[in-house]
Amino acid sequence: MRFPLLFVTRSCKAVHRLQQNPFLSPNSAPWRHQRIAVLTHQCKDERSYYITTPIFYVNASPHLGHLYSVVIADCLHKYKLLQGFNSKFSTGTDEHGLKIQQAAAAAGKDALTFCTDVSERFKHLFDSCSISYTDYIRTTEQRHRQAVEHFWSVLWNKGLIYKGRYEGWYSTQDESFLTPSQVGDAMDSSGKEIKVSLESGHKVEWMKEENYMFRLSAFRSQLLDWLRGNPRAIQPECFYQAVLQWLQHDLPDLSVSRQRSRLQWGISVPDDPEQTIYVWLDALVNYLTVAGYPDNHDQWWNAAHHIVGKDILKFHAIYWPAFLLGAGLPLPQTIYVHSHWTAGGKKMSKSLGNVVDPLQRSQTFTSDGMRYFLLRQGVPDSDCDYTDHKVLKLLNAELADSLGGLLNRCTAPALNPAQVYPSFCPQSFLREQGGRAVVEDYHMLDAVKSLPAVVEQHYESMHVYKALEAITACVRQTNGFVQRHAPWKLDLKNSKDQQWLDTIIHVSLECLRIYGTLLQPIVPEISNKLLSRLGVQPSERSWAALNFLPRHQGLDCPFEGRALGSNSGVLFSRLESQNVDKQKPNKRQYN
Ligand code: ME8
Repeated sequence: MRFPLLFVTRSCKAVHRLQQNPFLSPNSAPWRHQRIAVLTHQCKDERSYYITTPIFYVNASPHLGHLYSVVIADCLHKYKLLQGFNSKFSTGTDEHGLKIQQAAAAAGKDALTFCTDVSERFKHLFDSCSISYTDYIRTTEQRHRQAVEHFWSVLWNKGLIYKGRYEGWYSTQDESFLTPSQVGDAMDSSGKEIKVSLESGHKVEWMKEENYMFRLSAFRSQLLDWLRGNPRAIQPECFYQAVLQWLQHDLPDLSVSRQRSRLQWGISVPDDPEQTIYVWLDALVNYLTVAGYPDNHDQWWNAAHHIVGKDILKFHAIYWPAFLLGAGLPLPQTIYVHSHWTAGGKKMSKSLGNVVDPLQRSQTFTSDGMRYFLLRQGVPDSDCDYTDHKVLKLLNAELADSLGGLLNRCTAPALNPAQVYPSFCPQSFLREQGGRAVVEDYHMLDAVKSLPAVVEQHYESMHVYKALEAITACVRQTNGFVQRHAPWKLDLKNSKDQQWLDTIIHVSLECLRIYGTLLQPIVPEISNKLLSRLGVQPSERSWAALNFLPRHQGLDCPFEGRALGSNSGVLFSRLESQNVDKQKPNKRQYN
């Protein structure tokens, strides 16, 4: 029997939760399984989620800003997996273009060898930082070349590309064309007058050549319609407004190729070996390549979400949607934009030489430590300045002292000699029956109960720092709860005191279970350690298992009476400032 489509679509989320909920016995309603099997099959596409990062230029090694974009995407990917989505997460490297061609030549290496070396450094960093990408794309791969050639041919066949003559400013560092109003005067290091991009500060040059042009100007009103109809398409709001503002002006057609004589390192224009496809068109198509374009992309291409830094907003919010509209493909669901990490007040960038080496920092502060810092301190709407001191202070306060201290207290043999998840006594939380809980304790229970919904809302809008603020506030409240009732002062020969002690520990462990589960997308290793110590099995760590303190609602708690997991040491070791390598931002160029 098939179920009506309406019922199927509306029920997907609920059914999924049902499947994952460890509080429901699998034997309680055998008839359900048949129905679930049908529904799961039918709602497969609805639960697909596809998250991407920018693909990074390989002209130099990765820095902290690159890791930041990737950690945000990884967090959203892990969160969606916990919610039971079928999530795809791609990152990788952008390997064509003049900038790479020049960097390889300067390093005296053949271009592909050079690209492979640097691409491996990015990959190594991501692997060292628990990044669970499902696809690592390099634009020099054959599958990508095929996707780009196909995409070009579609635009060409629709008459959206024509042969023309481009004359104007070009920045090789940004691989970007600029209008005269986007260019200003500056001096280079030798005092020579030069022209620079007002936005990036990078040098621009006058370029005059025959190439292919894309009819970008034809898409202005469609882009405006898309944005007005989808006010959440670009987040946060300030960047959405910025794009609307840009679209108030005319859009010139865009040059989408370079003469082969100037740019050899790239994909040739189909049927015209004298021209190389513009590196941004080539690069943007990577999102389609990973989705399976041109033959097999439907499942993922309807569920695409891009994470980008604000420096490349124009390419993702104007050029990319215009290309997609031209090719007759759906537009991305969301473009999440984040601001920049600065060092000494200046944007951290390879060309300024003020980059912080993320691999080295993740060795000093641990990979989870760096992930936590970047996501807790990074605010998408505004730039943030990096210092080692800030990292040390934050991690010691929130991971070592607050979260680690709480776990330590509740699992220490002095308070928990049996090393179990002790029993909850419902009367302790019933005032009319002489319960010992006080008003602040009820506030804490309410806060922790609503925490998953709060965190979900912030994860969904990429305000991860707000999710972490909310979790930290709850951890503080739980520490306050333990401190207030000072269980170490109770008389354990008195059965009432023993019951109250067990209840205090039970409630605190329940809080820790919720924090550990919610923190998995942020600090996977610490969460795993925490949940394992509590005896929470891997199958009990999904979003559907976030049923806080079921005993307080008169339900069974599967953990009550269960042995704790073995003690594998402190959750997060305090960092000592003398041990933290106070390296200056890295001035070395890597190639
Ligand atoms: O633009 N703070 O590559 P790219 C935060 N290949 N994030 C930063 C950052 C900083 N200081 N510096 C860089 C390119 N990023 C193109 C992208 S996508 C189809 C092609 C991050 O190596 C941020 O995400 O210059 C920024 O947008 C990206 O790295 C630029 O990396």
